[in-house]
Amino acid sequence: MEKKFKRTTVTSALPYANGPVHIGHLAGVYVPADIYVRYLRLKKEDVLFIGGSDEHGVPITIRARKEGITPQDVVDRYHNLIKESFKNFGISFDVYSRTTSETHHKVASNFFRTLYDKGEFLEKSSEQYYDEEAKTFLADRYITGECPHCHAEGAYGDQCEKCGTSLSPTDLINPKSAISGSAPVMRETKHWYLPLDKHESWLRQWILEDHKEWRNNVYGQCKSWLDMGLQPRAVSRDLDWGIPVPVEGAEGKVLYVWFDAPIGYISNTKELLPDTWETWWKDPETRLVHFIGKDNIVFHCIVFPAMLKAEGSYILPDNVPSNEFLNLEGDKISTSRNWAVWLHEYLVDFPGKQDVLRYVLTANAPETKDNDFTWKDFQARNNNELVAVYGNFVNRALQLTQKYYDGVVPAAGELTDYDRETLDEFKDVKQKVEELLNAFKFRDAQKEAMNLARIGNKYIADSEPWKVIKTDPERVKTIINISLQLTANLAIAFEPFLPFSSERLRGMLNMATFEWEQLGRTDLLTPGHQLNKPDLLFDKIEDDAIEAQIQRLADIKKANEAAAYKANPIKSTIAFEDFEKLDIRVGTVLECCAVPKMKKLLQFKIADGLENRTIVSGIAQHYAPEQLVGKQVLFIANLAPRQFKNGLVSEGMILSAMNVDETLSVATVDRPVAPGSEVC
Ligand code: B3M
Ligand code: ZN
Repeated sequence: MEKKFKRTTVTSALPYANGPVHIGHLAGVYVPADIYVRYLRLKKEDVLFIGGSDEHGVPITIRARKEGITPQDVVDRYHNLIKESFKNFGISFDVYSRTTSETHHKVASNFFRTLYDKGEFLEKSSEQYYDEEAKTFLADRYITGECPHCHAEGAYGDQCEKCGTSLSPTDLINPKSAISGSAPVMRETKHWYLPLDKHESWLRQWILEDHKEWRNNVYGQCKSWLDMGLQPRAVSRDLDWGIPVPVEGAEGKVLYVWFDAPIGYISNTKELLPDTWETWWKDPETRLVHFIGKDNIVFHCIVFPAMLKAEGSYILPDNVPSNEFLNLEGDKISTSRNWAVWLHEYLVDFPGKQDVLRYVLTANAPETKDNDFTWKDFQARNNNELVAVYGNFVNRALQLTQKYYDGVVPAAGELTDYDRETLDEFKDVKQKVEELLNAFKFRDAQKEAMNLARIGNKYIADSEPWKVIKTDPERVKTIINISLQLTANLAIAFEPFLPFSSERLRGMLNMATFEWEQLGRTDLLTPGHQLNKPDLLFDKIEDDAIEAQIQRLADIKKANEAAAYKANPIKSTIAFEDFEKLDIRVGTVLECCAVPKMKKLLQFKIADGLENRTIVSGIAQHYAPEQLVGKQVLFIANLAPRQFKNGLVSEGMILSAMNVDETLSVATVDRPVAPGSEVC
């Protein structure tokens, strides 16, 4: 049974202000949320789109400590960058605020206090690690030690990044405080817990029975949490960054970031609409929809609803369309490994191409399973779909109108059967797109919109107005009129998906606005209406732009491998006299050539300040001979001569460094020196 709602409150996860945003954020949450909101607005529905930055939590304090700045500095930097990126990509929030705002501190604090006063929390003491030197309790991330599973050093109190195992701080072998480096001690501390176990039965009914329509991934995750049995969850932490727990005797304690962050949706609404915000959160005729990524499901489907229910005056979410993850060129996107396409960087490399990224991310949206973003696919979708289908059709229709009618919309004459067939075909697009959007199937909805352009392309190609103009100019008026109506329909259908392109297209059509209701109609442009000069809607992305992106990622991968590389253990110690026995010198390469039949070897003639010498070195796979001529290299001058199978004798050894990937790099001197100089 469809419930009739009067308005929709749409929230999108509040990204941590701990780094810039990347394509994974956009694909997972913000583009689908924005499509949905733009669609509802076009339908003239009442909708509010809430966003903001999540500015509390331990990782922000860790970054601040690492950079020697305050947590406030960190969040100021990233909040502004993130806000700017969203604006640039057309994510049309009604409000984008932050959890360090005064309003939020008040709202979250009051929310906690209400639950506290109603007796909705459990108070419990437990033993936790305490750093006696820094005089502070330690968050899980602030404790490092040896992993009990893989025995790697440097595992965190919540997870070992080497083997991926989830840990508790007490699992670590030889735990150390990341703040002072000292060994932490156990100390008793009191916290407040939300007794989720008490909420389990209504949650079971509400999700598993009343919301079977939720996406499979969401429903499935909720079911497995519920089947495992819910446990009380601590909603406070011992930390000095966050919203103080508004209870006497709670000094040094703040609200757990996952307690305050979802309340941020409410605070941000209140900041925007100080007088009417409650309508958007408490009226049963309001529909609440949360757009999130899959790692946030439990918080939005179980914890936050339990908080809202415990408070008592709020509505619960009607749907939580959560996406799976987007990978990048086959690997998990990672901020710490810089394995991402950052939105602010994308715009530098592809200025004005916001819609191309929006299109590709929706075409490839990880709605039902993890998906992969590749630069080749990005290029192909731009060139073969946006340019060759949508752009091409629109361009043909508009150019022909200019050419034959000076940009004035011609009146259609009598329709042929083929015209009617075409019009019928695109008339049910509206219904299809609507059904799909209502079901949060953005990927398929966009495909349907693209189908309109395919229909148009086929129509114009089959109708051949450029030929017919010579034999039956009246007929061409009908063909062009129909093509222009299709073009106007495309501007509407793509408006939620590609808002920048639709705006440009409306400009070319000289139409200020369209409404969703007009989709499917064939009288959008009246005969005699003057169009503006057309311009290309999309342009081709060339190979070199794509190669540059692929190269950038390859460089990052290399840098990551090098950073993860662990050098060989140091050999046993030698006496100074032993070192002195080595005679290392600098020589200038006079000649260098390949050695017949010995693929790995290069033969050198080295100026050594005496009589010159021949050295043979196994570096042919790493250098072309001419690259080395003239170089000053280090060589061991007193190594016993060595004879090769072919009779060649090497009088010494050239020193090279072996890189992580086993490539060799010849050791040289920083400034030119006389051949034969001794290395000491
Ligand atoms: N900041 C986690 C995330 O960015 C968290 C979301 C909060 S939504 C209330 O994945
Ligand atoms: Zn491990």
